[in-house]
Amino acid sequence: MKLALIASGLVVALISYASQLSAASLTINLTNQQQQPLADAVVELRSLSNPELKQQRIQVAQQALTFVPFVSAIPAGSVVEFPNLDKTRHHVYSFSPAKQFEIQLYADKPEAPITFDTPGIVALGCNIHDYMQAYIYVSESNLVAVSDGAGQLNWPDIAPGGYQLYIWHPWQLADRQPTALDVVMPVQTAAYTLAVDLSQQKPQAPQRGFGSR
Ligand SMILES: [Cu+2]
Repeated sequence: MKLALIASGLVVALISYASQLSAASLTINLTNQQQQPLADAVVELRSLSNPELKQQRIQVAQQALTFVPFVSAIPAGSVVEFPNLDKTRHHVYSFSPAKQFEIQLYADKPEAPITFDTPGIVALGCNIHDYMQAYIYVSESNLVAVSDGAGQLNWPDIAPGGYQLYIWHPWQLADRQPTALDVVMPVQTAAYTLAVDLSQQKPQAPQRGFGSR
């Protein structure tokens, strides 16, 4: 009872402290079920205040017969360019409900970037190279990022307060329920684990040269 009182007092103290904070740095560390760093995971933070979405412009290149990067994340309304850095031609498409499109066989940069208006997961493919795969996570929030090779991502300057935290990975074994996260400290870290299919590997061009281009 006493402990609970102390704990609730601490939460009240933290929340009043948070209301005085103007900005916070949040670092998130992600691991798989074997406690190894989880790269290419998307984390989205949604808040009730719902700030207006800021359009971003990013690139998903085709380079050495793969999509680069493998996983991207953008707020809804953002645009994506698909430059082809290979000498061969690619034919990029998506059948995903969040965005269906195709860019017919092209070399160099296609003329117009594609706008992604609907939140959801967009799986990319190439009609010429079946092994080419990539994902674009279209978010409802401006606060969305992809974990690096160390399984880490950081927002250096976010508003303190309460968030719902969503994690997604292309190889996840199950959908994950959102987690409540209160950002109350000027510098805060959090760690989460997501179970993924460990047999999967990032798509790569086949080693054989002949016929693969
Ligand atoms: Cu291709």
